[in-house]
Amino acid sequence: MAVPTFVDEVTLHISAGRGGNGVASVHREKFKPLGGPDGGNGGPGGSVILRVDPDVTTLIDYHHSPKRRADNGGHGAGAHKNGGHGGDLVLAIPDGTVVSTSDGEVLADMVGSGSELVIAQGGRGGLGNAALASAKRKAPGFALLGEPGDELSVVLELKVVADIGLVGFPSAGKSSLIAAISRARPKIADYPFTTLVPNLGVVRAGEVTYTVADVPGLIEGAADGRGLGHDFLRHIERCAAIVHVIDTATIEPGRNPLDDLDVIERELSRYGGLEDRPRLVALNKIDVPDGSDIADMVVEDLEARDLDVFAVSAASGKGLRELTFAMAEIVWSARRERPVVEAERIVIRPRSVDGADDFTVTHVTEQGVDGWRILGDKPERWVRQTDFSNDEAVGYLADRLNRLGVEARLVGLGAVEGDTVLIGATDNAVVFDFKPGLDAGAENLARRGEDHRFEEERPAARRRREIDEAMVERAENETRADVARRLDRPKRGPTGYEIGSAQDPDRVESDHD
Ligand SMILES: Nc1nc2c(ncn2[C@@H]2O[C@H](COP(=O)(O)OP(=O)(O)OP(=O)(O)O)[C@@H](O)[C@H]2O)c(=O)[nH]1
Ligand SMILES: [Mg+2]
Repeated sequence: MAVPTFVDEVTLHISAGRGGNGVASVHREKFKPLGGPDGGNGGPGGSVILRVDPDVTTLIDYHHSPKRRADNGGHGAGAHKNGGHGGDLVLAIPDGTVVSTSDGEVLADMVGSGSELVIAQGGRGGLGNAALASAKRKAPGFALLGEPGDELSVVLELKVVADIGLVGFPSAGKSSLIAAISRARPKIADYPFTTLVPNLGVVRAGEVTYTVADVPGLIEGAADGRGLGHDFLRHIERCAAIVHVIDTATIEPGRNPLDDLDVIERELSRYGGLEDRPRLVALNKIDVPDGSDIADMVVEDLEARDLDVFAVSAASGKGLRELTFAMAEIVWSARRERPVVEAERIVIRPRSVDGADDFTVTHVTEQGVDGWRILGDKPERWVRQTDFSNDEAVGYLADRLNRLGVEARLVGLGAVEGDTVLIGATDNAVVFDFKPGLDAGAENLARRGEDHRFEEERPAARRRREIDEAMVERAENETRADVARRLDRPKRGPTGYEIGSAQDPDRVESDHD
């Protein structure tokens, strides 16, 4: 018999949405050629959320299409229009799904209808030039790019959450029993391994409502991989009690209720971890005359083993009321000890708040690179936000890195001009040549989208070099300001500080994050 594989474990590849790009735009109006910057921000990308849905009972959908992606955020536009929020992607998963990384680290055990797990966060939208404008940088000719969303693979593993688990040989009548005591309609047939997917039924007995699950039939040697294997026992790990369903009417040679029970118990103990669960025994098929006789014969033996025994018939309904009330009693007392799990919302990898300012600089010599690697939440994020085809944007990045203290740290560690600087981890690092002294603010008299510091013979640099040279031979009490005046090419901020220097009252401190 071909046994189709039952999907209770899938690997899911998920990508959250990318943040939309900010836009650089300038307000235009008739007779007012140079309005202010009015480029809107990009919208954040959508996140991927796993949510427990009681109507979903298998992971089969994800087996068929394991790649899922949330929407990207919209790009900003002129006239201060911000991009739209990318729609979140909500994936419905069964109650009792365990979520782990591909390395096997458990991220969350999803129990309780409505519980949510934000498994991949959407990327932030990039700021438009309106938001980037400041007193010094009145009309930025650049905007920030949206950031990519999280991308990862996770393993979903279903462990059915049922109060009662039914175990037994194939065709003992486990599924028939669920059908008889609940509204579930599992597949029932007289060949072994009819059940390939655990079935779940909701039962109400008196005041107590509880769930009952069956698992595919077990046979001797299940732990060694015979039959469908005892992997399915993971589905009864969470049950408060185990009910042995025993076929009293089987005509298979060598089978009888007591031996059947022993075989199943042996498999349970080889699986392990289920010893403490209370047991009930349901002797099924007593509507068959031989079955009823055999049940009578073994009841005493079973009770002598301290087991609660119920002679039932899934076919006729005999004995089912007593059985369902006995199950309800166990469930009720188990619940008193362990309260029902409330729905909760878990967020994996929340954006770090503490330590966001931290970055590390290490000297690296690898793959022919001799340089410095910078790792840290902010530097790496800022690099992702930068449009490297726009010099002004690159200048802005340099300013942000300097304000964070990256340059100072590099110099302190002995980095010199021309050294290679890598920002980010090995596989997606951005490489720079280190140029100390690029600390004078991006807002220096450049055309939009340009930064003078990227021109070799830029006037400001030439001027500084001239002053530096003149300083060497300056008169005794001549200050740098005197030297500059002497060179007769004054280019100063209105109140005498150097543009972009620490005393500059207009110096931009905010990073807009
Ligand atoms: N006469 C009689 N037949 C029953 C009774 N319960 C189940 N059966 C029959 O036994 C056969 C197997 O029943 P299932 O409910 O599919 O058994 P199962 O334990 O779920 O079997 P697997 O899913 O294969 O492990 C079917 O033909 C049922 O009609 C009962 O109380 N009386
Ligand atoms: Mg079945």
